[in-house]
Amino acid sequence: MKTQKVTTISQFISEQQQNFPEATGDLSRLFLDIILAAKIVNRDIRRAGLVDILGTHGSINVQGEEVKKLDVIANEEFISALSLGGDCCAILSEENEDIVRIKNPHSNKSKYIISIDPLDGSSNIDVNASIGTIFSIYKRISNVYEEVTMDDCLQKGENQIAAGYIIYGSSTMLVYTTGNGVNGFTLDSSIGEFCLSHPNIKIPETGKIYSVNEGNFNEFPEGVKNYINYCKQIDKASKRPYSARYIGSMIADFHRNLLRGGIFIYPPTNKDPNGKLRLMYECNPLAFIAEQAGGTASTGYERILEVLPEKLHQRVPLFTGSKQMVELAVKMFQENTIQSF
Ligand code: P6P
Repeated sequence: MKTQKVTTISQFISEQQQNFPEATGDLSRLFLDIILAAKIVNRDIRRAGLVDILGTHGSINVQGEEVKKLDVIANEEFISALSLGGDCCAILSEENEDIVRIKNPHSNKSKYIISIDPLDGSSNIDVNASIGTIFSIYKRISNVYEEVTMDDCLQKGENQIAAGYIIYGSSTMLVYTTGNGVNGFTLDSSIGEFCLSHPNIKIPETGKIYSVNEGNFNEFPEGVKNYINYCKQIDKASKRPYSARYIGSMIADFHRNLLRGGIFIYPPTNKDPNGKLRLMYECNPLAFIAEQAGGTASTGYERILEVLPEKLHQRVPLFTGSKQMVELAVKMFQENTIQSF
């Protein structure tokens, strides 16, 4: 029987590293730290219903939202794996108000900074819907051994060395880019390895899915309302009406649209003129992946990757997905909106 070649993520990373003779192996080791934490978080999520780790942790995070126990656990597990691995010098996490500076001799000489949302979509934990981890990797600007600065953490998305996400869904997948395309790996629990399952992911130029929380429709700018109404019009030539798909967990919506084509929108609203999503650990990493897969990502005013960050937990509006869909949505948005931020 012909055995199919299985490429584990470790083999893939090692093969990729061969293309860079000057590589020291630090980035590869950092990826292995992330992968270890992802396997641990996956284990905890898969048994969440059996062990008392569901439900509200009781504390309130820096976003002013109730923190679920798994949020706290996931954050602790990623920080622990990254700290013990010693391959990054600081972490910017959704769950921590300030920069987490890693204090160990090995980390002080590391050149990498991680920006992470340890468990996005946490409101879906208790109802067994897909959730995810989102991360970015940057090179520090300051010199190694020096104290990590705010400027090290507040870099434009176009400075990302790598970005990725783990989606804990019907299967657990890790999707990432280092700027040379996007590849997806599915966790084979029988061997405890992420295996290459989606090589060289490309998002279709257009699609038939739009993802937005229409419950906020009356809060949206006119241009966004016009685009949503465009998606609903009957027009066979352009395969409209499109299908509305919105699960309330961005990773799940983003991943589906990445594979099938579609657009995800979290627009400005009257209540939140900068939208809800965080630039540094939600929008930037997904924008890098979207662009590397042939798609696009915009705030509605500018390319996400060109936004100059001012605050660690800064929010920006997000239009991302299939290039043609995002370009039309942004055009309609701009035709009816005066920049409010
Ligand atoms: P709303 C989850 O809290 C999240 O950050 C994203 O994963 C998700 O797309 C969005 O918020 C949902 O927000 O306002 O539509 O419930």
